[in-house]
Amino acid sequence: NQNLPQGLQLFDDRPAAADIKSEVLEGLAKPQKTLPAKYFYDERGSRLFEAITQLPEYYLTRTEIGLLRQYGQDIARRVGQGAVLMEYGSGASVKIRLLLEALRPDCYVPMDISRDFLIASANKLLDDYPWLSIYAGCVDYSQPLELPQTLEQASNKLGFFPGSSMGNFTPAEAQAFLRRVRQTLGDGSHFLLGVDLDKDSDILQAAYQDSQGVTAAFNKNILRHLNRTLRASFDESLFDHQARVNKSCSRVEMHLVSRIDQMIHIAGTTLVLRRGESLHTENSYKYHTESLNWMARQADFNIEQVWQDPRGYYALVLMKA
Ligand code: AVI
Repeated sequence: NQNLPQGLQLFDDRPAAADIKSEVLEGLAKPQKTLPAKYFYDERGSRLFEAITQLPEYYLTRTEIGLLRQYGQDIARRVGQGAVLMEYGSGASVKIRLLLEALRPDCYVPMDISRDFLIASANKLLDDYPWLSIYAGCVDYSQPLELPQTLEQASNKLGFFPGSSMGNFTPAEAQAFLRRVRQTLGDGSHFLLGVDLDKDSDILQAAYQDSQGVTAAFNKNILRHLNRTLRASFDESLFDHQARVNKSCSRVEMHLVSRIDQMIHIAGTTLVLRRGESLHTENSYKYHTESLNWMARQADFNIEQVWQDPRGYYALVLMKA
């Protein structure tokens, strides 16, 4: 905890560095070739994602912020005083500010894999909320967590996982994640989850294949990232971005479709792609109230309240442990 400003403490679970080479090669060896979606997010990718959240077609972020504005006080009333607010994922956004203002928690625990990002965003929050105490966790929240004792013992925790981020997990991963969250939070705590709801295919299609091509640039950015980190030879102009609504799986898939027959060098091997063949880069699952109910129960949560926008596009789900 060297050189941290007053009000900020840090715990570091020392998340293991990913073995990017084997992860990528494993996905490329499958009949439907895949790339791990987490490699969208280098610096440029994170900026492009920010731009996506502002797009007219990408209703998710805007709708969630609207729900937090509208129901923040209601959430705070249900959770009560003296809460420890634990956010799974980054915490620099307007969303956490809305929740901090409504809830005024005893402690805010942002959890993220990037230590530098955690410290930078915690510093900004402390500037704006001098009353706040932050205990930041450098962790990979897709893995089991080890909390410091003071946090572990806190009886009134509120877990927060916004942004439809759970939608990028497979159903099995989502289920396992919920179980771990339940264990971390302990009896009597709450969990606030932001999920995108299943809806008309055209709306989903447009949200993931926008008219300005920002999502296309975001999708293709994974190729640039791999060119840099794995000395790959992808030429992004030889790929088309495609969003596919897969109704039977309740998900939107993102693909990069090869425009020609081509050979790519990557991490010392050669990859052959046929014209029209795709690299499947991301799944974004869309939920139904029934599936949410079922998943919550499997993880030993009870759904206390579901808030939706008037169009029924998006939901904030408050679960009680
Ligand atoms: C981060 N995640 C919730 C976004 C989503 O909607 O699945 C990522 C994204 N992919 C394309 N557009 C946005």
